[in-house]
Amino acid sequence: MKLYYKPGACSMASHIILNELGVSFELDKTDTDTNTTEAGGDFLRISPNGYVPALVTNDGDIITENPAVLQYLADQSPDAGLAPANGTLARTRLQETLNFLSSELHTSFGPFFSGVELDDARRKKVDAGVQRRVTHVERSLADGRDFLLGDTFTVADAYAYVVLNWASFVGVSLDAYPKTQAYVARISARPATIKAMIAEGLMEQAA
Ligand SMILES: N[C@@H](CCC(=O)N[C@@H](CS)C(=O)NCC(=O)O)C(=O)O
Repeated sequence: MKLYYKPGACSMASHIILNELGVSFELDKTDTDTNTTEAGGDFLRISPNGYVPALVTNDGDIITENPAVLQYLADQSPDAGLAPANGTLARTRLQETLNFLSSELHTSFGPFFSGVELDDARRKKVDAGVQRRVTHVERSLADGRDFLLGDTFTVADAYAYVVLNWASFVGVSLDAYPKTQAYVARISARPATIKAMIAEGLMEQAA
């Protein structure tokens, strides 16, 4: 398999999951401004929408959109337990969560990465929009569970981790969300996460 990624972008969720699964894969770093890849490819021929992640399967099929890529990866190794079985209510809960992450939490950060300077009023509004979605994450963790769907790490946690990590990058405080902060710390300590962070150049290899 081959994952087209951008350092620290949402594609890192799939990168973490590939590491969790321990399968062999290649990475190709993508520049979504020029639509070129490190290996010399024309990214628009891979993903006409021009955004990561894009996953090329072992059969040469191309899958895009985080919820689809993440569920495809989990379904390749069902024994790893990174997604509940298809057709169960638990799987519907995973899909509900992935849709929330994609269309609500992820999207709420969009204006910070639009390349357009935010004035104070706009910034306040965007910040409040992010906080509203993080409140939902905090509520989901309120019963003391370790992960979004319960006591088991799933693909949704990799995605939530990557997006929540953007908060400190763009200067949105998570201080009001202690369970969410502890959740982010828990996922950041997983070997698969550390490996992805190092491979994407976001963390130094420990000496
Ligand atoms: N709907 C897409 C959104 C993916 C997305 O927003 N990717 C961002 C990185 S997090 C990207 O590649 N942006 C570059 C661009 O839009 O030019 C998905 O869920 O996969």
